Amino acid sequence: MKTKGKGFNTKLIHAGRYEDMFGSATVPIYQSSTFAFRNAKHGADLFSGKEKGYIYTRIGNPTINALEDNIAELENGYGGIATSSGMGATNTVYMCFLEDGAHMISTASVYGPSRGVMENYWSRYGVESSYTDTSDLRTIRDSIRPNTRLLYLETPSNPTIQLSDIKECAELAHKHGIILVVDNTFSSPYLQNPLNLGADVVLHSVTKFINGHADIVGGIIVPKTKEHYDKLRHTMISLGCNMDPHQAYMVLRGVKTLALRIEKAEKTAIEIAGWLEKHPKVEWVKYPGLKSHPQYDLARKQMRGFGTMISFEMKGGIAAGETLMNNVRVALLAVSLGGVETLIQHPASMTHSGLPKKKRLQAGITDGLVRYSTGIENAEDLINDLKQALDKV
Ligand code: LCS
Repeated sequence: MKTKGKGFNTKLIHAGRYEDMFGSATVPIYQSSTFAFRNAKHGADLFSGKEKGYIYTRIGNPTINALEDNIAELENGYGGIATSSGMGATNTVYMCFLEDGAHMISTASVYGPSRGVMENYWSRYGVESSYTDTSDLRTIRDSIRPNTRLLYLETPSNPTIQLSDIKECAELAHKHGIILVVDNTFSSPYLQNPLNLGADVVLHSVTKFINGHADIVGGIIVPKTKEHYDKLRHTMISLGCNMDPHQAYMVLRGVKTLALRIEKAEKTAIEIAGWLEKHPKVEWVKYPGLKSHPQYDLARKQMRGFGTMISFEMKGGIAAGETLMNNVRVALLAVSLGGVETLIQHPASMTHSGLPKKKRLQAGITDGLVRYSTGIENAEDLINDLKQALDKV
């Protein structure tokens, strides 16, 4: 259905949906690896691009395409490229835009493996990288080299909840002929649209808010232009990190309630963040909706809300954090985020444990930092849960 000009919730439900021969209300799962040609000419025309249609699921598939069209519409991009995971999306972007001798600048506290794969693998193919505090434009400017091709931001970042000014970064990047990529996983298209702020490419781990039900892993890339779309799709097809039709079906089902889920969880997150900030056993809280957040004004300017992710440091460091995590009963002690269920985890020993300690601390990921992904349970139950666990610290 055409949803241009329609509201966000209408797009969530209808963007990418197409009429099939039975009038299905939801896009069916086309669980087929290959598609028969009518005749030899039809096959040749599909391969040459003279005719549009489906050939082979790694290249394209009706269920996957419906999801790609849906998210592309939500992000106001040219088209979507769905991938097997968020890391599949990240590696497709790296492989597409970086060659031997090229350089990338990225947020220091970017998701651990997005940095790890660059420093441990892409570096073996001659790709250079710098990790800086991208919330400070001067440090980005100082890191630019003649061979810088990519500025890869994560905002808000995982797990430091630090924001980078997408508009300013886009202006700086474009002045130097650098492509700006934004990992929008922590916001989702409901709260932030990087392409509208000047970014060239946006990507997501759809494992998180977009799917929202902790039952699949997936990723998506949405570029602004056809030129980038064609290059990225070709790269993804060559890399072979396509999404599966069943995965796409699950995400299409999950995305419909994106706005409802975030609205509900965000209200609770605001309450919890304020409550934690006053708690005597908590050293500090990072949440963009708190006036104490260093980029509270940027959050109000750049995002349409503050999200559901909270980071906080316990007084008593990791020992205190461990006691807290071992005693929560409603929140699950698990990695991942952005689902209907509340999750709590310890980045230094879990999601970011692959980073050497020095780099981890430079990125602001302290030993006692606890990350909390607020779900849609009753706020009262979540606060009581934290209260009884904090009492044991
Ligand atoms: N980008 C961000 C911001 C992420 O948080 C993650 C995963 C990825 C990309 C990679 O996506 P995946 O391949 O897992 O779909 N973040 C995780 C986390 O914080 N805990 O577990 C996974």
